[in-house]
Amino acid sequence: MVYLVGLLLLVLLGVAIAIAAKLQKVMGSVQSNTEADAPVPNNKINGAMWMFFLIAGTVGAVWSYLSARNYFLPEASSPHGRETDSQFWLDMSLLTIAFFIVNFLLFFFAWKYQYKKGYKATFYPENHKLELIWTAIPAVIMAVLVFLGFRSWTQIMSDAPADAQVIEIMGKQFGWIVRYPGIQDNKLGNYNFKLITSDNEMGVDYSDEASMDDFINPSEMHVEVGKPVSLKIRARDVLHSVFIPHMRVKMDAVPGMPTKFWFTPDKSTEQMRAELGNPNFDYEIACTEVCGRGHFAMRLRLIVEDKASVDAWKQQQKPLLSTILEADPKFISKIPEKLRAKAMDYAPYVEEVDSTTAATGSAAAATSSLR
Ligand SMILES: [Cu+2]
Repeated sequence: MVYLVGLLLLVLLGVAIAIAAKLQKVMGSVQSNTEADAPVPNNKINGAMWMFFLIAGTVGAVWSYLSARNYFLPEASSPHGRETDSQFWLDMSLLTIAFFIVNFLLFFFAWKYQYKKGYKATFYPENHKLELIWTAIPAVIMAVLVFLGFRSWTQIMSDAPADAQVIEIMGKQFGWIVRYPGIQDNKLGNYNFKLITSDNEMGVDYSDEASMDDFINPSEMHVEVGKPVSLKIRARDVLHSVFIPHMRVKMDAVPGMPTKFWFTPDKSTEQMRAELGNPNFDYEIACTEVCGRGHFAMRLRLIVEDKASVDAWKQQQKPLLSTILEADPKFISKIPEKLRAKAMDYAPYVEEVDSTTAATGSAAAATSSLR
């Protein structure tokens, strides 16, 4: 390996010497030549090539833009989505105009002012007025764009309105789990990653009364149309990223660092289906952080519907606590004594477990006989 590096160094040294020698030669010819004998082979062709590339490049740029139209983001279904879109297109329009002006001048001048016998370059060292104009105009435009962007950013990143529907979403290899505050208290309970088990995938903390009625759903998220949604985002193992293209929601899910994003879906799934003429349309939540082999499968349906439908759907959902207690009646012993009676309301099948004996070892024997 050392020899290889040494050999490489020698080769590179040789190349450097060769380049230096060539430079020397070029410098010598530049200094000695007068205009009369300056070599100008293919000058006209080179000049014409600039114009050719200008036209071909313009056609290519316009074509690539038009042909990629189908891959642009779909029409936004949230107010902040429409706002960021309009700002994106404002920025894009200004950039496109500047791009075409600058590139046109770059290529056109190279052709227009190509070497011709007898031409003499003008020495034009400074023009304060011109410099002021080309500095001030872009600076003002940039300042306005930054101000508009900053205003939208602070609005989008502000705290969710108090009446928002709070929903927790957790990424895991490979899927999303969605937790709802339940229908009793409409409050999400605490969680602790240390409590994660195969039954309690989100580590819901049942020493918090608000957790009791929480339910989870690993296949779809239902939200009310026109009402802000406050997403609380978590990851269980590696980095994931919540992406709801139609809502212009994109936020990383980071293990150990909860994130959040709020948005207002203002077009229901039904409305979108009618608008697009596609009865199978569904909003999609995807993962945009390559998180492992099953990353492609991290899809979740988002259903935006009216309040009555969301409420009806919630009524049908089974609290997570019921599922856990059904699978493992002994779990009741892990719930603080003062909450056990309440927890039993969620476990109709384990009603024989006495909440006073549950804390002792006999509870294990009593409940295991029920299984
Ligand atoms: Cu992923």
